[in-house]
Order: sequence, then structure tokens, then C-alpha cells
Amino acid sequence: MSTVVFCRTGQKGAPECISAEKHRKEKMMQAFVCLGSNMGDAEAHLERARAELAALPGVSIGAMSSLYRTEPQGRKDQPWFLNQVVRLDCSEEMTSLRLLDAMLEKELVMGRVRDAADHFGPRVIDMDLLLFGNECKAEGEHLILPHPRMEERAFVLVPLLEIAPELVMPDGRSVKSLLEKLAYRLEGSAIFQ
Ligand code: PH2
Ligand code: MG
Ligand code: MG
Repeated sequence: MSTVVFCRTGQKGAPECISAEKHRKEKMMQAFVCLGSNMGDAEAHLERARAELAALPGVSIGAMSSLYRTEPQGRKDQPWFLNQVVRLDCSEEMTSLRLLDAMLEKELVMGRVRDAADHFGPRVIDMDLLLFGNECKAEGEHLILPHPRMEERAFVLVPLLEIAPELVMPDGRSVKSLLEKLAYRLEGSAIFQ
């Protein structure tokens, strides 16, 4: 018999997903993070980023998408990116603000140089918090949930749907319906937009 488990996110846990039961018991929260790099060995940077996230207290990686080569958005005169979305399973000690702060710190540890005048330029590593359960909030200097630009970006929505095909936004819209509104092209693992 299959059971449908609702996590703190309100999302349905797939019956075959062992962690769904664990989530219910331990009040785990599901967070989705988009990783991106377009400088140096991008694949190695994403691997390191996943290791840094997995090493955070109260965090484990529950799912990860494949890697996509993606056309740059926001500024076209830069190399294509490598992007990936991961699902983090967070215990109660890991709040959205703590997670975001830790991600920003790990970006710096990995050599990210922030250019306040160039929000969309090349980067060694970018870790963007897309969703944290069903939280909708703006807090501190940087935290906005859901991520304000995720809906516009095929490089976010395609890998997100790969690992969470039934995911719905906190306002009830399906992620699938958001992607349907975008003009993009998927060729193998390359995303043109
Ligand atoms: N990140 C940006 C700006 N543009 N384009 C792609 N394809 N992938 C990214 O990760 C990306 C971008 C700023 O964070
Ligand atoms: Mg970004
Ligand atoms: Mg960022």
C-alpha cells in the first residue's frame, strides 16, 4: 500500500522516497538551490559546491539534477554557464536565513568575487536559494523567497522540474506551468533562452 506523506513544505512525498517518512518524523524542510559557474573548471566548482552544502550542519543533499550547459541570461557577452539544481533536506536547526548566509560564505571560500556593479557577469560559483519549503519572505540583506527571478529562467526551471516534476510554488502555481510560459529550447543538455 502506498502512503502519501506531506512534508512541512506541503509537497507530496513520493511513496518510494524513503526520506518522505523521515521528513514527517523529523520535521525536515526541503530547500531547492540552483548552482551555477562559468569560470574555469565549472564542473569541478559545482562538485565542490555540493560538497560544501552537504557538509553544513543539518543539511543533506536529497536529490540533484543533471548538469546543463546554459546560455547566459542578463548579460550575453560571457561564457555559457554550467547549471544544476539540488534539493537540500534541512533539519529544524537550519533556517532559510542560516542557509543563505552559509551559501554566501561558501561562495566566498570558493573564490567568488562580488562585483556590485555587475550582478549578471561571470562567476566561479553562484548558489541561489530558490525555495525553502513554502516560505514567502524578505529578510536580512539578501533573503527573498521564492527567488525573485526563478520564474524567468529556463536554466533554473528545467533542472528543478527534473528532480521535482510535481512541485508547486507557495502560491499554488505549478513549476511546470511557469516553464510553459518561457521561450526556450532544450537540445540534449543545452538550454538556449
Ligand atoms: N546567473 C546569473 C546571470 N545569468 N545565466 C545562466 N545561464 N546561468 C546562470 O547561473 C546565470 C546566468 C546571475 O547569477
Ligand atoms: Mg544567480
Ligand atoms: Mg547568487
